Amino acid sequence: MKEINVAVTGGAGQIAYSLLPRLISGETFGEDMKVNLRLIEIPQVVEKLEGTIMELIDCGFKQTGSLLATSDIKEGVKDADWVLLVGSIPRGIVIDGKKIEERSDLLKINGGIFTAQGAAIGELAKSDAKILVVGNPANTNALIGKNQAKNPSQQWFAMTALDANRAKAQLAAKADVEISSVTNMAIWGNHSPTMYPDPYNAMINGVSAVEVIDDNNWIENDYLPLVQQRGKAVIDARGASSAASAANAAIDTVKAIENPTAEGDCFSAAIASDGSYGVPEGLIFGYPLRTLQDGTVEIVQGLPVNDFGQNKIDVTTDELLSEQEAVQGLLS
Ligand code: NAX
Repeated sequence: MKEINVAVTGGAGQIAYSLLPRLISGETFGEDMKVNLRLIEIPQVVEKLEGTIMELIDCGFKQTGSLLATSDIKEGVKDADWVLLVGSIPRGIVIDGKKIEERSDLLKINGGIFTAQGAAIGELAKSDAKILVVGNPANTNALIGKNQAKNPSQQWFAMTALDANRAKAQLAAKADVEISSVTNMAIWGNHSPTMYPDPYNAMINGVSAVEVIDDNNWIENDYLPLVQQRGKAVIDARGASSAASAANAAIDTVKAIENPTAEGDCFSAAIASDGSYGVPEGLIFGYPLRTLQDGTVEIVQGLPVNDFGQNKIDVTTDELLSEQEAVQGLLS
């Protein structure tokens, strides 16, 4: 069997618990790929990973390679082909007696984590490593990590696939079709409530979702908040944030990047803007993407954006620019 090295931070968290078995089961990287997994946690938690590793062994997948638990990011990401940055400090945690509630504080605290992780990845992961940031604020964490990695041949992504899956589910339910009928789902901008889950370019059986649904009031006033606030709705109902669906979206993203995109479709993730669609260069921005036969990932060009969509894209761009401003000191 061929082998791949995969590093995952936040290995003892709830997303990881759903994610890890699927990384080593053959489902994500193929039946003929052995997966060497490196689980990275903060020192206070790293011992728990021994239990996780026991369970992974007990799954009995033939694709399972070596399993390592570490609190040393350098050891974890050395020679990694894939790095999934899932771990981050959640809102509401108390640090030095202060409850962290403000997004700007969260940005700075997590920014500090992603500077060290980015530098280690740039220095030690493979030169063609792919990095997917899941930990929030995902886009700006990826911006910090990529800047610190200073390794342009590595590719950084932030996860918006959960938003895309949520958006597809809402459109499919409204149109009363199978979810597989919904394609071309673009999530523009930030993985935050300002994201724009584009219903105009989304297709239902090859026809614009807006035309099929034929209810502009629902599209503009109900659908967007449903998707944008879905994460909060899950927290309210479950008492914990999305985990199984987030893990599933991470697997979807890895597979979408590893395999050519079906003709006429796209997938969603945030990558560094090259100026496409007027977005300032360098921002980690959610775009519709395609993976080509040779493995290159490109931004889908030439999609029509109407005034409604442009207005939403401007709002999410402004939010990302203000996040960038808040962490400016961590970018050089
Ligand atoms: P948990 O709190 O269950 O787990 C996070 C784990 O990360 C903890 O075990 C913690 O010890 C670890 N960790 C913290 N700092 C670390 C560091 N420096 N190195 C290694 N590990 C570290 O959170 P979970 O529910 O698993 O969510 C993880 C992250 O995903 C959160 O930031 C969450 O906001 C984010 N999400 C992102 C989504 C997306 O679509 N991009 C959706 C789901 C989720 O909300």
